[in-house]
Amino acid sequence: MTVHNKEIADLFNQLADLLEIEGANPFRVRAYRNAARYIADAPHSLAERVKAKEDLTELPGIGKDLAKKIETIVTTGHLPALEREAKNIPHALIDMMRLPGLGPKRVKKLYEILNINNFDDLKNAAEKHNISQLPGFGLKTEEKILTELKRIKETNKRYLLADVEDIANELTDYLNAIPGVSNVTVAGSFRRRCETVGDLDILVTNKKGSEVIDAFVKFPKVSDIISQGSTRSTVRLSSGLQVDLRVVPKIHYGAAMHYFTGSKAHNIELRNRAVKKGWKFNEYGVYKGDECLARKTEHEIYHLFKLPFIPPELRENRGEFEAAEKNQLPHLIELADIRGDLHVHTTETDGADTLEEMVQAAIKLGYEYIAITDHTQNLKMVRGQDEKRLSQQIKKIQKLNEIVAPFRILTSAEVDILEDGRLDLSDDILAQLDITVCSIHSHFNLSEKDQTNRVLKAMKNPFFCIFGHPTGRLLNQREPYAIDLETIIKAAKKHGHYLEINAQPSRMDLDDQHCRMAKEYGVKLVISTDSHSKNQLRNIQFGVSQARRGWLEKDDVLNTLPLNKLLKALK
Ligand code: DGT
Ligand code: CA
Ligand code: CA
Ligand code: ZN
Repeated sequence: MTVHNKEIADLFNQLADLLEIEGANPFRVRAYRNAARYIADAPHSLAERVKAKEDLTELPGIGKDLAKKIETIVTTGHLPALEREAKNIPHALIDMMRLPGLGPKRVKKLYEILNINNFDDLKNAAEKHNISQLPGFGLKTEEKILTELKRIKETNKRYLLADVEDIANELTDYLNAIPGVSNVTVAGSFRRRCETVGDLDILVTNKKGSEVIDAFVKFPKVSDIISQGSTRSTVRLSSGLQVDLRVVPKIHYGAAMHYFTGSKAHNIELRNRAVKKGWKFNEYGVYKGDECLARKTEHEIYHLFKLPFIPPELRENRGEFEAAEKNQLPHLIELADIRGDLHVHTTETDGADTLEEMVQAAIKLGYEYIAITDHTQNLKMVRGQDEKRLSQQIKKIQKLNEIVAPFRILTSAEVDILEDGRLDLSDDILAQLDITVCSIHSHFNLSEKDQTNRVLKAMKNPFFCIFGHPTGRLLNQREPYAIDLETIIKAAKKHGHYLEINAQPSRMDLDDQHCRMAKEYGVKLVISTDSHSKNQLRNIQFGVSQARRGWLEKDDVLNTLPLNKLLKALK
């Protein structure tokens, strides 16, 4: 067992919290807090020092009592003083204490008088105005508690990758403009291109950390400074998004980047491998005793473990180590591999831009083709009219194709899969289309069996081509409908159909794991934007990220094919 500095610091901070609630001597509380701050930021491992039997009291702010406690933590993993205190005080009081307007004394009162020891009780009491009746509390405090509880609930939510992309770039530019700063990297789940992120983790190198931190907390969109140390800081932006910044020396950059890119599961696996070799591996480097074996670049670190560089999107400990050992990591698809978009809407239905505008935008992106997939079910027309409109669009596209050649507009539609599994267009008109995207837009509540059968039936239609947004989920808004995707994937294989990766940021549907499942069954995917305006065509990058997280290579994705091969594949 290696006890990290941060763990020691956490224990001291918790102890300080409890002592504060108990009303202990403020000097004692402050001593624990100062020690925690020093330990968390210390560049060397206290555990190592204890093992080397060094005298800890030589460190700033560490007296005899603290030195003894650190030794206990390092050797046993426990802090008995904390456990003694914790017996008397519910843990949630510590979180409550952090709410603005409440402090240790008030939290203690709420606990003793109203027996409040969790956020739910706190909310109830505030709503019932039980709190304002206590001496020393008022209506204002109650109001504040309620807004804070609401904010906490909101900030616990995860942010869509696309929604933090701009602010991440803005912060990167801002930090890069600070004199002496270099190597600004947004690490964490953002670098792994997860569909949602909890917070941003930014790394920079600079000789003097405090100068960067001072500038960082002055970033105009910062609404709260949560912590501000000499080499690290956490802030909350006005959007509610939290940002962690760490300043690391250049020589440790690779190790820090690896550590803070994660995922935690990936880190733990690599650390276990280090431990087996008798090495130590943390955010400062890989060490054999005092000798540093690797720290400067991630390549150097993987190389030390005899592994090729593992792309961030694969770092989830889902088999990437085994694949890397056998030199069988996928050659991941890239944005430049995409040759066209096969799911876009126009003003004909609910899009904001015309057919011509969408085509021009696609040409500008360097694409070879685009499929115009206006909805069938959105038209609110009776069936005959729907098909008449589509016939007219087909004629229009044929004419336009002569002008835009060699670019090619594919005739298509987003065909609704009806509740009984029929497609929403007659075979006559389906036969005239180059390609179809078939998807579910109603009756989300069917049982898994019925929903699966509905799609299986639709897939038997020879004009079925791509299964659009296969689970129907909307991130943060709507759960996926119940459907047996493995059965669907097998059927797609059997009939030669494709599954969509819908790159609309709130859909990102399929998810990474199911992309991988499709690949394993030999089913190809299509990365589409489902654009409702020309600007949204750029969302294709998020679909490519998702594909990469799903281990997909260029050949696993239909719309990497050049036009002639695509047309052949569609026959
Ligand atoms: P998020 O923010 O929830 O979207 O996900 P991450 O992966 O960005 O997680 P975060 O921000 O908590 O931490 C950033 C990275 O730091 C994480 O990916 C791996 C590393 N890390 C954090 N906590 C631990 C830990 O306890 N052990 C190890 N080995 N690594 C950790
Ligand atoms: Ca993060
Ligand atoms: Ca973080
Ligand atoms: Zn749709």
